[in-house]
Formats: sequence, structure tokens, C-alpha cells
Amino acid sequence: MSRLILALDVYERERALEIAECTADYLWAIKVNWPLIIGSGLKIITELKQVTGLPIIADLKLADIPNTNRLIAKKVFEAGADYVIAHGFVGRDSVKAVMELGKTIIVVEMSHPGAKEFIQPVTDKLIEMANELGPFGVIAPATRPERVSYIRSKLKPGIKVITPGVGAQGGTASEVLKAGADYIIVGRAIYQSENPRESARRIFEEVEAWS
Ligand code: FNU
Repeated sequence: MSRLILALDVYERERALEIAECTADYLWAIKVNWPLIIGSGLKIITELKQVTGLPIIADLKLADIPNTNRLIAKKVFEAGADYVIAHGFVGRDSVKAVMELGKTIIVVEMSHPGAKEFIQPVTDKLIEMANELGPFGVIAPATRPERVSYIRSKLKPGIKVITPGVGAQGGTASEVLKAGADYIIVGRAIYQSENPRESARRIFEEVEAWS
């Protein structure tokens, strides 16, 4: 099974469906984020599932009070999302509200440079939370493989490590897989390339070489 997740951050429904269809052979799952949901509506989740048959991850990074997280997650799971990404820093009760409705991925450390402002103590707290709650997985930065190794070493086995930041943000698939990532997330390096299917195939092969 592939360990590649496509971050489908385009606005337009037709373009999203086209890229999803032509790359699906090389993917484990498709991740949808606010740009696509704002551009094409929540029903795009249902359509992507129908067209590709792949799991859908809704990357909403929910960060609200438990009731609001619950209201949002309910609709997103009903639309067909298989996983929802939630922020952990808002507290256990907010994360639990999402976990009660479906499979959840907790952000423990983000991939962009600004995330470094909060690294060590906050990440440690979020790892502790993940170990206590047992979500499907956590988000760790492919841009900092040494942090992926650290997070993997502190996490309970069985909790997946999912890493965005390969390609456009500078991370490489082989390094982050070597550091212990279970899945890699790639967006622009695939959907902005001249030939998305070929780009997905190349990354898939790099992932396979490490599996
Ligand atoms: P690409 N993403 C991220 N870093 O990049 N969900 C995080 O720490 C995180 C994420 C998402 O750079 C980002 O929003 F928690 O074009 C985008 O959808 O490859 C994707 O991962 C990366 O896209």
C-alpha cells in the first residue's frame, strides 16, 4: 500500500477531480484543506471518494471549543471524510470532541519555520496528549527530520506519524521516511508540476524504495 498522501490545495472542482484521478494509482489518501473546501464546497469530499475510492483526510486543523469542533467535525465526517486533523494546543476536551466522531490526527509540530517559536515544550506536551488519547496519528514536520525521529521515539507504537513539508517546503521523502515517518504529504510538488501523474509516480517510487 502506498504511503503517499496528496495535498490537493486547488480551488476548482474540475481541476481537483482531474488531478485526483490521474494520481490515484500512487496514493494512499487524498488530503483536502480549506482552499478546496472554500472553492468547491464540502461535497467535493464525497465526489473525490466516489471518483478515486481513496480515503479522504480533512485538514481543517480544528482549533475551537469542544462544541464548535463537534459541530464542524460532524458535517465533515458525514460528507465522507475518513480522518479529520485537529490542533492539540486548544486542549484535550476539544480534541476528544473530534475523536468521539471519527478517526483523528493531532497536530503536534508544524512544518513551517514559524513553528520553531513553540517547538520543544509545546511539542512534548502534545506528544503526551497523543499518547494518552490514542488518535490515528500525529502531524510532524518533514522539513525537520531530526524532530520526526524525536517525535517517533516518544510516541506510543501504533500512532502513525504523518509528515507534510516534502517538496515545495524543502523536505525530502527518503530522509523523513528514514527518520520514522509512516506517511508523507505532498502538495505543490505534484499538483503544480507539468505532469502530476509522473511527479506522483516518482515520489511513490522513492517511498517504495524505503518501505
Ligand atoms: P505543500 N500542512 C503543512 N504543514 O504543510 N497540515 C503542517 O505542519 C501541517 C499541515 C499542510 O507544501 C499544508 O496546509 F500541519 O504544497 C498543505 O495542505 O506540499 C500541505 O500540508 C503541504 O503542501
